[in-house]
Amino acid sequence: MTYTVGHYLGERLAQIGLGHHFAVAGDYNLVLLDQLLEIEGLEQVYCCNELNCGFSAEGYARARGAGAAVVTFSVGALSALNAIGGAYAENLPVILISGAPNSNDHGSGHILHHTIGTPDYSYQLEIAKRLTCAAVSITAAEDAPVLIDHAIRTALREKKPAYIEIACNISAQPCPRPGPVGAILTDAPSDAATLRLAVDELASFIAARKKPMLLLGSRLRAAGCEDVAIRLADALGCAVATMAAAKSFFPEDHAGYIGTYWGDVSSSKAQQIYDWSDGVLCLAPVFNDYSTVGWTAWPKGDNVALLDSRHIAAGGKAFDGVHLRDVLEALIERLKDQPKKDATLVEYRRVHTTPAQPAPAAPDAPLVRAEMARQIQGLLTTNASVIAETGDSWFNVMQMKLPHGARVELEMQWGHIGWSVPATFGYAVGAPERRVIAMVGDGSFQLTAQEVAQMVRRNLPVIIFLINNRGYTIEVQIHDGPYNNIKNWDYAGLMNVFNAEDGHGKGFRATTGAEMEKAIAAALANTQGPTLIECVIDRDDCTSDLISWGRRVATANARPPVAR
Ligand code: DPX
Ligand code: MG
Repeated sequence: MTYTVGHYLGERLAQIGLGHHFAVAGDYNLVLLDQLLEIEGLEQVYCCNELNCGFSAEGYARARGAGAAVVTFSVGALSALNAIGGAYAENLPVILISGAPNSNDHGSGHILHHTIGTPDYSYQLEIAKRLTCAAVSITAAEDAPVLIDHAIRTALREKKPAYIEIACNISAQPCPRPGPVGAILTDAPSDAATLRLAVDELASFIAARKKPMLLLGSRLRAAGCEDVAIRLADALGCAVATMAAAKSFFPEDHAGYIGTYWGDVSSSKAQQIYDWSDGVLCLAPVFNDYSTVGWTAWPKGDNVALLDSRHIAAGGKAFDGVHLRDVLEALIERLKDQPKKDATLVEYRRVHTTPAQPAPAAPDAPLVRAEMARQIQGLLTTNASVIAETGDSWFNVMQMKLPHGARVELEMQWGHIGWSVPATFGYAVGAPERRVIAMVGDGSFQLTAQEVAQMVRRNLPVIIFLINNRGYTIEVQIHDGPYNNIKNWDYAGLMNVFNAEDGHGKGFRATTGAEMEKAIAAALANTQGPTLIECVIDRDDCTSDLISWGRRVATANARPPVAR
């Protein structure tokens, strides 16, 4: 059998640990898809459209460290690029692979279908360059190994998406076989001298403070530092808070964990401890308008040290080219024989009171948000992963208590409503051993609903809580108008449509606590397909955190232009 460009690409994807790639067929990628089908251990998984295909690969990357989506030129790729922007924002190495015009057509003056009707096809590559860390176009088989390796290596190092387009007549051309995967997995080491100075600076930052604490941000996973952050917390003995987008990136049953720090909408007493602390070590944070609650809670100044994946800023000094993992390992070593700096944790224990567990609602009372959240909390086992959509689902999940091992996935930087449905699909394909639970609002669901059909197709026992509050409630709280009302659907009824003649999906509508409980029991019994539980609640029944946060974000949005 001839070894081809497509084989090379597929083998590299398998080598970096992918067991699947997501695809939508089109004439520019059909031959490539044939080649990929021939790679052992790399399964092809189909999506309903390319936006969903990109988000499925993004969800898969959350479960497996990386993902890949294969689409056709322009009509497919331009939709997928939205999800690629999301992968960039969320620090996930998703490889977008697009079929492209025949190599003989490039520069020929020919006008081709699926293009904008001009003979220059470079626009897609140009757009991709802005949304990825590496974008390559393969129009000759000889160039394929170096270009493919460059794109994949850069994506894995940077934890950002990459783009590879392959001319449709090149994917089945002969190609050499790839060497060992180490060539694309190894990274440049930290600079030793900078590392020593950075750790010196951090050690003196800590030594000069009586009440330090740790604040963990959403880039912690991309930096590969979740485990070492636990050891740093142990070495310091101080209070540890997570930022909202980093929910579940630190074990919530850890003795030092004090909850979410999110300005005014923090977990109980976390803001008080943050304000009281005299030195906050921020690990891999992202400070944007959402995470700083409309710029009202933005950690900065002399008492803040910023530790990013390759950059440290503390004590008025900046250090580049050091891996966060190396910095933290060395810092832990320095702190080893020193007394614990546990003042923030001692103070937290002094002021903290354990909130009463919410009592179950009367079984036949109309379903309310609090009862819905209480029941979902009950499903959070150590192997649960909750994919929570933009909307009040963020605030609902933030209040949940996670047992050891439970994970939460959020898309707080990109915030594309509808992300959660395909991301849940991709995540469930990547992590079949986990109990995958989606929480998605009615408005969000309408963007990407059809991907539930792929969960049916692959018999994935995902549980989807669809929160039907008849509209864009988060937008209602920020700025209301008729545009926040949406057409109602028979969401539970959709499952019959998706099942058609061979599916095992189930759909339920819950208007009371008792109905929701019954639906959950049926969902847990359904091992052959997804279960969608439509939770019907009032339009204004949302968390108070959403209201407080929404007001602050709206104020930031409404700042008048500065006079010139
Ligand atoms: C919009 C948002 O129903 O959730 O809990 O009712 O708010 P809630 P829903 O899913 O509604 C979501 C809605 C319309 N955001 O409240 S958050 C603007 C928006 C976005 N992404 C895209 N388009 C519009 N975030 C792709
Ligand atoms: Mg809604």
